[in-house]
Amino acid sequence: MNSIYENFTLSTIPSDEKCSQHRGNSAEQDSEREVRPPKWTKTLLVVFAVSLVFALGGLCILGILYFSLSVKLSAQETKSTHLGVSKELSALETNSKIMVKELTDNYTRVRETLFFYKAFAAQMKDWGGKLYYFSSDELNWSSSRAFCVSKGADLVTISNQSEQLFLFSEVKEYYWIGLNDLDTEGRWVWVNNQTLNETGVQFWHQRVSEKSEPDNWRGNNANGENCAIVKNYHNILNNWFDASCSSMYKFICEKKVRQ
Ligand SMILES: [Ca+2]
Ligand SMILES: [Ca+2]
Repeated sequence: MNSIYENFTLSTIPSDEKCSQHRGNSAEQDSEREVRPPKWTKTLLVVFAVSLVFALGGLCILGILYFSLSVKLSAQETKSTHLGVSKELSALETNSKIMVKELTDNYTRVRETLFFYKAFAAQMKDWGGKLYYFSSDELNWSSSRAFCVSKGADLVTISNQSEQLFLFSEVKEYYWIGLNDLDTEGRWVWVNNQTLNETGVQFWHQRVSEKSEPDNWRGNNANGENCAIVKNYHNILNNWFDASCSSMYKFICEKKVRQ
């Protein structure tokens, strides 16, 4: 019986319905085909996803490298700037020290000069950028020098013929000058440590029939004569004498006003 009904059912269904049913089934199958993505699409998506991950990772790494490089460059710039500033500060400090020393030296010189002026205004001569004090008291050579030094000066150094002529015009008696051979007999040195060869001039008294100066005469002192004096002698370029350093004479102090 069932087979009869089944046959009947099949036979009662119009052929168009059969076709439409057949088309309906086919459409469902097509719909299933459209809903399900093909296998290669999944693969493509996976590849795309992996690529995206790698790309993001690469971007992160590039970002980190860029940040690291920026920090490094910034540190180098800061270090470079710091070195530049340090050098400038060091140069400024050096210049400041030089300026302070120059100012201090100038102040000391002005102060000593003023002191010298006040002390010896009545007995002082100004010549060639120097001040000369002609003492009225008599002292031995060492005490004479100590007096000059205590006033910011020293015994006179005659370093050229013009200075010799100026002094000759001023001296009326015997005066100590800053020349001696105390350290080595016969090696005459000025108080500023210049030798006669270095100044290039010397005006020792010359004798025709007797020994010329310096003669290191020992008549008054067994140690001889180791300090020099200038005399108001008839020959203005021939008037230096060596004498016993313990003898008492007037003296000439010299003070540089300009450097
Ligand atoms: Ca001598
Ligand atoms: Ca002599």
